Amino acid sequence: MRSGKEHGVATETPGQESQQTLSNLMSETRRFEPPADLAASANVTAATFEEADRDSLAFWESTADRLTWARRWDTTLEWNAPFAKWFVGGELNVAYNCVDRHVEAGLGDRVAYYWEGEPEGDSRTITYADLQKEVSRAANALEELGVRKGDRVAVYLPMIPELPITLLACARIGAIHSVVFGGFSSAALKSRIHDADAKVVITADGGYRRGKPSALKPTVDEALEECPGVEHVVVVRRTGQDIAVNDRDIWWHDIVDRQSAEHEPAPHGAEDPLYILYTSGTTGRPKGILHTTGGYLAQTAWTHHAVFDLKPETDVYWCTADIGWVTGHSYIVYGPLANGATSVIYEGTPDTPHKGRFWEIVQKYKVTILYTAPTAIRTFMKWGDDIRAKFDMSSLRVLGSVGEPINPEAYVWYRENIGGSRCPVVDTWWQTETGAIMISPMPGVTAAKPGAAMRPLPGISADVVDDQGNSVPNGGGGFLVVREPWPAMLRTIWGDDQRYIDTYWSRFDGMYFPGDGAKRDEDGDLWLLGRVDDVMLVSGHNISTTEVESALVSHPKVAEAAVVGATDPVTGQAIVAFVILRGSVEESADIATDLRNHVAKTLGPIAKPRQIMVVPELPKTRSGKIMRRLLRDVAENRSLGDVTTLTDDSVMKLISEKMPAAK
Ligand code: 6R9
Repeated sequence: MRSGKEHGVATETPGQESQQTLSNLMSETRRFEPPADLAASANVTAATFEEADRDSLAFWESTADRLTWARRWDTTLEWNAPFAKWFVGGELNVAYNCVDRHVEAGLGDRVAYYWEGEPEGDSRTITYADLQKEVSRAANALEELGVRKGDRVAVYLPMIPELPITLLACARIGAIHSVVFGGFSSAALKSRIHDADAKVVITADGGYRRGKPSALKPTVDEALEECPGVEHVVVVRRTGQDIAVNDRDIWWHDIVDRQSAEHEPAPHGAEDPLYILYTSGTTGRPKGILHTTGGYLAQTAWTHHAVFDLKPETDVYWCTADIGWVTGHSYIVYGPLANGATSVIYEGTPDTPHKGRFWEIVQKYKVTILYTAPTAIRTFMKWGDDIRAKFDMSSLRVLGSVGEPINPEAYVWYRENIGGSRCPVVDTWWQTETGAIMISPMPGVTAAKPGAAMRPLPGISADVVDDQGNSVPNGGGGFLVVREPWPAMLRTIWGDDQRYIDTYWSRFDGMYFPGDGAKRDEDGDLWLLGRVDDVMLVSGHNISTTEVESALVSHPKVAEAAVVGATDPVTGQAIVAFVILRGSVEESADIATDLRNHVAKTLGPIAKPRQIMVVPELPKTRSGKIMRRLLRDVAENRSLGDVTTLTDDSVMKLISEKMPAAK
C-alpha cells in the first residue's frame, strides 16, 4: 500500500545528510535548450506560468474554457479538504467534446486514430466522423443491454479500436468504465469486477501479442464463475479463436453493428464519475481510483496541448502506452481526442515481427510526437543503435517519457538516437491518482536537464518537504507533495473515503503525498527519486534506488539496472543490483567489479553494491515498472510474493537461478 505511515524509513536524519552527499556527487551539467523554431511558435510560453502564478483559479477556468459546456459552471472550486469539486454546476458530455464537436466544426474527415494491428498489414484509419458513428452505435448497444448512467462497465480488451470506442460510449451515456489490463489474471479481473460491482463486461476472444493470438475470453469466463452480478458479456471477435459461449455472452458485431449511428449525448454534471482505474496495490484490496468529468477533461486536454506542443492540424501523435494504464486513458483517449488530435494506436509488442517495428510505424505515419516509457527506451538501448538507423524518423519533433524516473543516460540516448538531437525530451511526472501530467519540462520554454522532470506545470503547487512537512531549500531532498487541489485529481478511492484520506492526506497535514521521493537541485529544478518504499538504508544512510540505477546505466556496458536493499547483518541493508548488458556486450568475469567501482566513483563508496547480478530480463508490470519487491524477495532468498501483475513470470525463474550467493 502507498500509505504515508509506512514510509518512516526514509526519514532518519543521518539519511538526509547522505542523500545530500549523493546529490552533490551526482552533478549533471548537460542542458538542452528548446529549439528556436519550436519556441517561437510554442503553445505555452513563460507568460502562461506567470498568469497561473498570479491567479491559479482563473488559469484553470481558462483550461475549462477550451471545452464545450452544455451549462457553464457556477463555482470553480469547492474545497472541503481533502475532497474537491471542480466546475460545480457545470454540465458537459465528454464524448461530445472528444468527438461530435470536431465533426460539427467541419473536421469530420480528420483522422482520429491510425490503428496498427500487430500482424503486418492489419491496419485501420478512423476519422472523427467514423468515430462519431461507432461511438453512437456502441452507446445505443449499451443502452439496449440496460446500462444506465452511473452503472459500472468492466473493460478487458486488447489494444483494438473497440477499446477507445467502448470508453467513449460509456462516457457518452454516463456509465462508469473500469478498464482492466488485458494481461491481468482472472483473480485480478475478478477482484476489480467485484469491487466496482460491474454490471457488464466488454472483452474480446483474444488479441495479438508477440506474433500470436493470445486468448482473453477464458480468463473472463474463469473470473465470472464468481461474479453473479454481471448481466452481460459483450465479446469482440478479434482473433477468431475458439471460445466458449455462455448464456450471458453476446458478440459485439451482433449487437453493436445493427444499432443506429446516431445517439444524442446528454449533458452530465462536471462532478459525475467518468471512470475507475485500479492501481496495482501490492497487498490488500486494489485501490479504485475515481476520476470525474469536467476537471479531468479540462486538465488532460490542456496538458496534452501544452506539454507536447500539440498542433492538431499537422501533428501525428503516438503514445505507446496500453490503454489499460492511466497514460492510455489520459493521453491516448481523453486528452488527444478533446484536442482534435490525430493519434496512432499500436496493438502489439515492439519486437514483432522485428525489433524495428516502432520505428517502422514512426516512418509509416510520419509521427511527429512520440510518448513512451523509460523501460522501452532502455530496451531499445539494449537492442543496439543500428536498428533504428534503417528507418526515416525525421518527422519527429517532440519526445516524451513517463512511468519511472528516466536515467540521464537513457534520456540522452533517446534524444540523440531517436530524436536526432533536434527534439526536446519531456520527462513527465504524474500518477493514476493525479489524472494528468503535473511536473514536466515545457518543450518551448525549458532548458531541460537529462533525468529531471524540472518544474511543476502552471497551476500545480508541487513542493519537496522534509520529514516535518517543511519545504526544503535548493540542494535538499525529501518527499514530493502537492499543496493545492488540481482539477484532474482523484476524488476518492471507490467506496472508501477513509482509505483515500489515510493513503494520500495523512502523512503531511493538508498536503497530498504521492509516495515519491524527490530532490530540488541548486537551480530549484525537481528530480524524482522513485517510491519512498524503495529507499534503501545502508549503514544509517538513505540511498535512493534511482540514483544507483542511473549510475549503473551510465556505464557504457549497461542497458538497464534495478537495485534493491537486502537485509545485511552488518550494514542493516546492503545494495543488491541486477543489470542487463547492452546488446553487443559479452558478460566477462570482472564485470561486477568494474560496475561496483564505477558506482563508487560516480556516487561515493557508500553507494557501492554488495552484489551485482547480470540477468537477461527484469520483472516488470504491464505498464513497464520494475517490480523491486520481487527482486528483494530473490535477494533475501524468500519465496516470491504476489506476481499477478507481472508481465512474464518466467523472468523470475531465470533471475532466481542466477542468484546462488543469496542462498
Ligand atoms: C503515469 C503513471 C505512478 C508512479 C509515480 C512515480 C512513477 C511516473 C514518472 C515517475 C519519475 C516520472 N513515475 N512518471 N517517476 N519520473 N516521469 O506512471 O501512473 O502507473 O499510477 O504510476 O510512477 O513513482 O508515483 P502510475
